[in-house]
Amino acid sequence: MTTATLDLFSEVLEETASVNPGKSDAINQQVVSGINGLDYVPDFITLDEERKILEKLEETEWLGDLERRVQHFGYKYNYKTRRIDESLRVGDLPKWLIYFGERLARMGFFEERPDQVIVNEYLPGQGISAHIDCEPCFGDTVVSLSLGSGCTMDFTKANSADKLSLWLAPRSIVVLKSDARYCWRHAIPKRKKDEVDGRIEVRERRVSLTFRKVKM
Ligand SMILES: O=C(O)CCC(=O)C(=O)O
Repeated sequence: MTTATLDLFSEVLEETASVNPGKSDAINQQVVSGINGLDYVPDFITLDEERKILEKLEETEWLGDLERRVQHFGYKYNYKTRRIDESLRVGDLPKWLIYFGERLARMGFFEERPDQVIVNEYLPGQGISAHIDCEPCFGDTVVSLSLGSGCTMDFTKANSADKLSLWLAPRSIVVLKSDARYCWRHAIPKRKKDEVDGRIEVRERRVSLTFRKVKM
């Protein structure tokens, strides 16, 4: 990312800092029927913002300790113990991530600005197993922003045949609260193509940013 781009994010951050979190902007939000607490917002960011975020992420080291590459901001998450504590704090979020966290708070998705972001990189054929985000570690809202490629996210419930598949388009966010956060597991199937409304979507490199507020 160039200095000019960083300045752009910083300037916008200053502009938004005076806006109270919790005030909802007019947004093209879709309440996804079938699961309480599941929201989907297409075009949460612009094409230009997507490109700049992808550039910015190349300034940070990718960790290769999982099948897919990841980056952790704010706090490192321990996948083995499934815990977060103060010793795993890596510092404040960088300004450009605070900016997007602020945008999510302004839109009413977070009561408090998120302070932890995990970046996942999925190459075609990669995914993430069905899980519920750590309950003692994170607050009531989880938001995932898709960059690059889209993918299908599957929602399933333990001891139930219920299943919902949601297409996550590039630049969209999916918001998990209440039942979507605590009762349904979410997963990204490991495959190279998704079928969406009768058409085939071939996956390319997808990068997601998942925003959370750490609970101690
Ligand atoms: O890639 C995504 O959108 C979801 C990521 C996720 O579920 C996680 O990091 O726990």
